[in-house]
Amino acid sequence: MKMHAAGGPGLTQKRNIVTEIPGPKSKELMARRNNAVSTGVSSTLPIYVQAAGDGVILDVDGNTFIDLGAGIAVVNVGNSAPHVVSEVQDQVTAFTHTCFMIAPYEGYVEVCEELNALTPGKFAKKSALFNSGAEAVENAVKIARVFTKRDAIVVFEHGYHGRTNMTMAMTAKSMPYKHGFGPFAGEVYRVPVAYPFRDSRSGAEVAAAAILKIEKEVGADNVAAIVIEPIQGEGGFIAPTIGFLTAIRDFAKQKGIVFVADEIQTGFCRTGQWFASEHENLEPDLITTAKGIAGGLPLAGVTGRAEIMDSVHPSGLGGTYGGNPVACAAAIGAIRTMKEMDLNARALKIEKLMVDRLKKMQSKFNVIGEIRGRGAMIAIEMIKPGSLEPNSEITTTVAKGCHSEGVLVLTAGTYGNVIRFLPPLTMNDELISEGLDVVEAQFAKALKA
Ligand code: PLZ
Repeated sequence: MKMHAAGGPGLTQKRNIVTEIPGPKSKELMARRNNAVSTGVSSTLPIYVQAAGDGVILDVDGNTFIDLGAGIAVVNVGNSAPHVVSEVQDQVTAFTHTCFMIAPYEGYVEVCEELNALTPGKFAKKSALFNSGAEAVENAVKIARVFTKRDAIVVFEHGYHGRTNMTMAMTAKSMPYKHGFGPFAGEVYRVPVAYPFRDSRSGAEVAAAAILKIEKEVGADNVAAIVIEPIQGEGGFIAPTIGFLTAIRDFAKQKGIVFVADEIQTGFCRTGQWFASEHENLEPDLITTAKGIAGGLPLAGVTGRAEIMDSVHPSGLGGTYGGNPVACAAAIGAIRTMKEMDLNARALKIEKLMVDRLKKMQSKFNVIGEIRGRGAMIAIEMIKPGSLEPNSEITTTVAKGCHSEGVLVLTAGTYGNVIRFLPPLTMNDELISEGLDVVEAQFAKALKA
């Protein structure tokens, strides 16, 4: 049984809960799921989706949720954005797949041209396309190793880079991402990151400690790449203390190490800039992208200095589906939407709206330790009052409470004590405010109980 309903911006932009959550049809689907789908795959919401557009998700029972997650920072342009739909429809009628490695097509080339132009750095750039964020990170590692003829990869505490074998090794958190899945790929070394809320040292000081560790424990001459998220996503929207990223970048440059920014979660207008690396003028050697690039279709890229990207032997990079024509068409539609709607400016407006509201909440609820992030990538970290001790209990209670009231919020953080807000950038102000009203009400309810 397939269910289709018109989504996109035409969907009524209003929270509306008409059944208990989950409703009867979602419960039926849950029963089917329990028989058919591995329990290794979980879902945050207990409902099943019928349609979605801009700020809302409509479920099969007629409930409408405010979407403060955007499919984990993917539908920056909204679900079923008109340009994405029309580009995809045209492409799907023309051809669905030939394999770029066999019979190439313009869409792939156009997406690479866009990536080369939009990513920071005036130098000559080249790109290659893949299917998922993890695959992009894997390929950035391959490219850096060939270019440098070195093996070691340096990553950071609280970092997240994916669920494949190489990227599990690069991801910091054990449960649920790594537990029981080892042995992991070798030659991956983890060093500290400057986490301002939990470390009062300057960015330069923490960078010096990380660099000392690299020099003593790995040896700078053995390092192919340093891979870092300019704002750590799954780690809880940790924007490293100013000066940390630039010091690490400078060290990489001095030692001939490829500096890779993983912009899979931060990219494509999310932080109010095309890429978060622009904030400190990082100009990474390589940038990995995915998520927001294609309005929900699976596409990922590695973009960077032409001499690094071209150091790989012919046929060394690829994959059957990488840069699939339908996904490329979606990316062209998504990027056009970002430009036409000036979604960078919109992300900055969302930041102001959210941060103002959250500050008021913080003054009422002493469990909110910090509000942080940039653009439409804002998080709150919960603590036991008067300490830095993580408070995952209140985090879970508030998040679950929001879900049953029709507001989808996501959690994050090594300690599970962060609520992150990642609305589609096309969500209107009223829905954002209403979503935050519900968050506030859930804090009030949980703290009274
Ligand atoms: N790098 C910075 O944020 C994906 C994953 C959620 P894929 N983050 C959400 C989950 O539980 O799997 C991500 C990221 C950064 C890499 C990735 C990996 O991207 O497209 O999920 O492979």
